[in-house]
Amino acid sequence: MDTAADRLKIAVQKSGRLTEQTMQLLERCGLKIRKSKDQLFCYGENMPIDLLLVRDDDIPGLVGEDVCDLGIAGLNVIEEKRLNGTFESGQTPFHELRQLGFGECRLSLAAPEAQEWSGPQSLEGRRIATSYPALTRDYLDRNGVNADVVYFSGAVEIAPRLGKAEFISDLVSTGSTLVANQLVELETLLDSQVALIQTNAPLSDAKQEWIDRLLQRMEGVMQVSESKYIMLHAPRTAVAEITRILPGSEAPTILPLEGIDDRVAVHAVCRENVFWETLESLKAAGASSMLVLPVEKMLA
Ligand code: PRT
Ligand code: ZN
Repeated sequence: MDTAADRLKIAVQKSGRLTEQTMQLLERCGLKIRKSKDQLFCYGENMPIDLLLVRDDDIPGLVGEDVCDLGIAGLNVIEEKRLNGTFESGQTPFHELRQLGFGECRLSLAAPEAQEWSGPQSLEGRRIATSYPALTRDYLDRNGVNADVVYFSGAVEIAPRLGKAEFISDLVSTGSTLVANQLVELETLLDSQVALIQTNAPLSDAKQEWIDRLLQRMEGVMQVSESKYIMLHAPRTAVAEITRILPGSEAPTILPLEGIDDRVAVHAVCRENVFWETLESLKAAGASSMLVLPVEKMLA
């Protein structure tokens, strides 16, 4: 298969916070790409996969309207589009395949320090500035509160100072933007990270097979990003204790050491990062000659 119609099309952010990690993830899944002259398109050289480079807000729509088969975007953008319900069929025409573990942030309600707050009912009759009106209205509906949602396309955090709203609902990651604007975070409306979505339209078997392969590779990439291979020497009697200390390891391999009877070599894959503190605990338990190596690929 390699006619244009048979190539998987993935909508990704053209230039922004998600771009670098999205491209890195796809590269680590083995995709080699060539950019088109107009920089709107990336052609997959070694897999039948092409990337459409767009604004993140357009990604769920492009997948929903079947222009692209897959899309990679933040749940904030995906859920906003889903709740908006602007699709012709009245149903969400895409579904989430998996969350990708980067681009973490939260949509939070915030207000100036002096604003009275004793729970969602404090919003009754007030104005909330946001770039996410559908998610914000959904929160109000779920809490049975009536409030005005004022749309801001950016710089939401200055709305209270402009006298345009008493509250805001905006994305927060470190919280420093809120602090800089003397705003207090009150409640989380949505926990977000980047997710992979697929159109609900039926795809050819060949395309579906590539999606399955891509997903399996993403699984592997995500597992290894935190995983480490650790090798150490330990007293035979301390193997149980050492296995217990190793973070997220399953059945380690125990090997004899030539000419030494009371010590063995322990090799294990740890599914979590191995910090200095862990090595110090292992040493205290009798381990020596410790080596921690990155894992490049993993396939279950
Ligand atoms: O041009 P395009 O439309 O594609 O990009 P964009 O400018 O709309 O989006 P971009 O690149 O800024 O963000 C893309 C996605 O990154 C968002 O949709 C989220 O899924 C995710 N993300 C993760 C964030 C943040 N963290 C984040 N902190 N998006 C925005 N912010 C902003 C937030 O709006 C606020 O202004 O950063 C500020 C708060 O950050 P802290 O660290 O001060 O709390
Ligand atoms: Zn955007």
